[in-house]
Amino acid sequence: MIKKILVANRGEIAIRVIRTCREMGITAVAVFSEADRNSMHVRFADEAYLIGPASSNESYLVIENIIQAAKKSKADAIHPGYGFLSENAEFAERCEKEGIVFIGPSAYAINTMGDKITARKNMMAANVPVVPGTVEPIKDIKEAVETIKKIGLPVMVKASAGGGGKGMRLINDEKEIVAGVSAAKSEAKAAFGNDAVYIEKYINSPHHIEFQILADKHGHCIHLFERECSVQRRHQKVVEETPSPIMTPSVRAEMGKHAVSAAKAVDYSSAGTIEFIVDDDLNYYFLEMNTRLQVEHPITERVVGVDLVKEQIKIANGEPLSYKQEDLKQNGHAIEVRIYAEDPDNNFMPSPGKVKHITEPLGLGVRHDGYIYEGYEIPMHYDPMISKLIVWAPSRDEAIDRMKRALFAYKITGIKTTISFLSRIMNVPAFREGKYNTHFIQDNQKYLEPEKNASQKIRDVVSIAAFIDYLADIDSRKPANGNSVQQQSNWKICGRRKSMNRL
Ligand code: MV4
Repeated sequence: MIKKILVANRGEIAIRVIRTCREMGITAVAVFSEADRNSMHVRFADEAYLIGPASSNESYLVIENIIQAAKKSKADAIHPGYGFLSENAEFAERCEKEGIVFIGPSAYAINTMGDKITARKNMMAANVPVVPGTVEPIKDIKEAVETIKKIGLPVMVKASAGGGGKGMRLINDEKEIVAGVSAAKSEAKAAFGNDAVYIEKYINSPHHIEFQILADKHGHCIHLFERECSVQRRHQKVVEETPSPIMTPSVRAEMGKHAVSAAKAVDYSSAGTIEFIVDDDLNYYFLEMNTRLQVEHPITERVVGVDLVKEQIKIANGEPLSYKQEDLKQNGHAIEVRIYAEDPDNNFMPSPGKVKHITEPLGLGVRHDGYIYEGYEIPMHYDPMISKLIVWAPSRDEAIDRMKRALFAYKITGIKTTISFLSRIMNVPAFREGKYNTHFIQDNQKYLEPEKNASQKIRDVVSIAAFIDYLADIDSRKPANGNSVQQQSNWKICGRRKSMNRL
């Protein structure tokens, strides 16, 4: 039985994992770098161990240091969170060798899914639809040209060791083949030390829809429906929601079955995600599998009613799944937005620094997974994501209204954040209509760019008009006894309405 877990991560996800440990009566051990002495995850844990200097390459990514901390603390198990060592097969193997439970899938599953060509082969064998393209790595340019003739332009050249958009090239024209393939190869070599590439037919303007799965060590596997993650910026997800606005019950059931087959094909256990790209006609293709707990897991937790970290821990303990497929249903609608310490009005420039003030949104249907606090100095060494705001409501429309309300109530000063940008997204007509794909941000620039002076001018005029109205009205507000009445300024009322629903 797992009684003590070392959380090999930092920030909001370390805190998220520790919360479930507490509820399960499990002792939580934190690790931290020199830059994270004052980080919230350290304060949340029962014990904490220094694992090296600020740079993640010398701390959170050093297998040896994590293992030493686990041994010193006598932890039974390690939860890797996301990022860092979470999809490192060598780390999973090392834990096993040391007699420490790795809360995640086997090294075999991580390796097989981590190599995209091998993953595609396994998916084809399991009858999971993959994007039409090559089965084997591309040997040379001649083979690339022949393959592209067969599948037809445009195509994508992708690094087998890649994922998340790294080592990827779009080829639109025959003349681009030589340059595209060699660019993808050299980028892959530099980034992953492996220059194997493969070719896929290009799916134009796809949706990114992923299925959450859970599998135990007794051969049971279930899916927990989909997440729509098409709102992305430079391969970074910005907004996620479930259910997907484009999904139908029959396609959902089919894709869910394929997601389960995909996981079973690699003998998967723990929580995992099968990513699909989906075109406008709801044709869907396996893209890759993420063999970890994901950033956006809370929307699934909220709509399906399952604590995914708790299930991961129970699975790691050797327990069978707590749920059967037929027990699960989607209830209402959840949306998550990711808040970054970046300046959305200055090309998303990172904005590390000291948090002066933070007011977190609360209230019905709101969950906030964060880690910053007043006086905290956000280190520049790590991912700039500072928190996730998750809302739930019975319907999609209400969930959007609730997200707008929560974003409006969310105040952070001292650093720049993307909160205003996220509010703008909630006000884009195509988002409200649920008619968007992976080109959403590009296609809606005019709604998303920083506020224009023109709209600021209109706002000023409205404010002045409201003030004149207030002056004209002031006498009628005086009670009969002649005393003045404390009343909220129309300046404020006006200005506040405007910032929630942009002009
Ligand atoms: C594609 C594609 C179109 N056709 N593959 C981007 C990240 C990586 N996981 C795969 N990606 C894509 N692969 C084919 N055959 C379009 C993308 C893509 C994308 C996918 C999901 C979410 C956002 C995206 C943004 C640009 C391109």
